[in-house]
Amino acid sequence: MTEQHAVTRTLTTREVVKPTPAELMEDTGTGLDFGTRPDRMPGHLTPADRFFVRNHAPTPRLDAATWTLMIEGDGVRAPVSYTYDDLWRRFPMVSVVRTLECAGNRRALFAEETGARFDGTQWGRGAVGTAEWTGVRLRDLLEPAGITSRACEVMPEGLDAARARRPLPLAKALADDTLLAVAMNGEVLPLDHGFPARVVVSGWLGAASIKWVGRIEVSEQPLRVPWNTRDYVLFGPGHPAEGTPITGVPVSALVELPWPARLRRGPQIVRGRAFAGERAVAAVDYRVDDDPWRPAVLTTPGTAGVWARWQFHWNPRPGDHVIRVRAIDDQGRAQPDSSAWNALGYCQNAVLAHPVMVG
Ligand SMILES: Nc1nc2c(c(=O)[nH]1)N[C@H]1C(S)=C(S)[C@@H](COP(=O)(O)O)O[C@H]1N2
Ligand SMILES: [Mo]
Repeated sequence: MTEQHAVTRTLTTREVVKPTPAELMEDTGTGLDFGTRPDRMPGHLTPADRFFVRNHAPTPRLDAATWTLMIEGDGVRAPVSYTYDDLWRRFPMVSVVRTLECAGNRRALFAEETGARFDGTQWGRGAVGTAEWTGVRLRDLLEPAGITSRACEVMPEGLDAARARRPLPLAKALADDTLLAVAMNGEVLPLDHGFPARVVVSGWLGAASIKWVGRIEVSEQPLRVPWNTRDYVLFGPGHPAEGTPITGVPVSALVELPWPARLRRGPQIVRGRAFAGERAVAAVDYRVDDDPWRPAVLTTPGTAGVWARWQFHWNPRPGDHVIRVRAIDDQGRAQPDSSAWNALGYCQNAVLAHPVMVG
């Protein structure tokens, strides 16, 4: 094989299209899943070049010119189909800033916390990101098909080899901020993030935000698929035998430092984000070593479905320290001291002891 062939082969067998350099992204080792490095989040929005990727199959390369979206199922009176042009021209365009977080985010830390070994992608803290998503309200696409009075669920389906699909209750599908997005941060949706169109479901686990959508089923019956029976389900104590499918993600906080962190001595600002799924972040507290808990300053307002940024001033002594951060949502729910155990290691949200070396 010539060198030219070798290069071509590497490129065509990559399962994620965009470059995922180690300076920006954490490789989970699956070849499909890359997290954003928490110390490489430059603004309120996560740039598309470093937005985390969670793929159950390689990124498909779909042709927008021939792509169609079918709306069908017993929950509509007449199926309809749309072209890519229809999405851009026929409907009001809506933009929303929303955070996506994978339900498996921090699974590797959950394993450390409990000593358990969980199957699934061994995420650190990087399976979360925020973008401005632009597209068409799902509601505007469904209404022309005539939603029946008995329709109860809406299920977008992906055109990737995983045929990813996950039903939403009708009310969530019709919500003002549930979109079929065609753009991310003002640019055409990148291939890895669902080109030509992806769903954005505010505050819910990332798995509900189906990428590469080709079909949306509207159903008069509750739908049972792998992603609400086997995966993305909480199994274990406190849950029925068939498990509890995950919907909104729980409140959590992220320190924008490597793990462990090395900091210079002297006064500085420690920054981070907090996210509370369908709830707004109300407050963030921090604690250094055994000092008392203190309030951090929120530098962006808490908004449902969007992370909030926080910071505090710190003038650390040289040596080893531990920073703890605890976010609280607008219903008064704070991050717990230990995460609610579940067999697949989802929804880790216990307060983390972040190791920091100063000096
Ligand atoms: N078609 C399809 N949609 C999908 C997935 C997938 O593998 N295939 N992964 C889901 C999961 S588990 C997550 S967390 C988000 C990740 O979105 P991102 O890769 O744009 O960050 O996409 C969701 N949508
Ligand atoms: Mo996910």
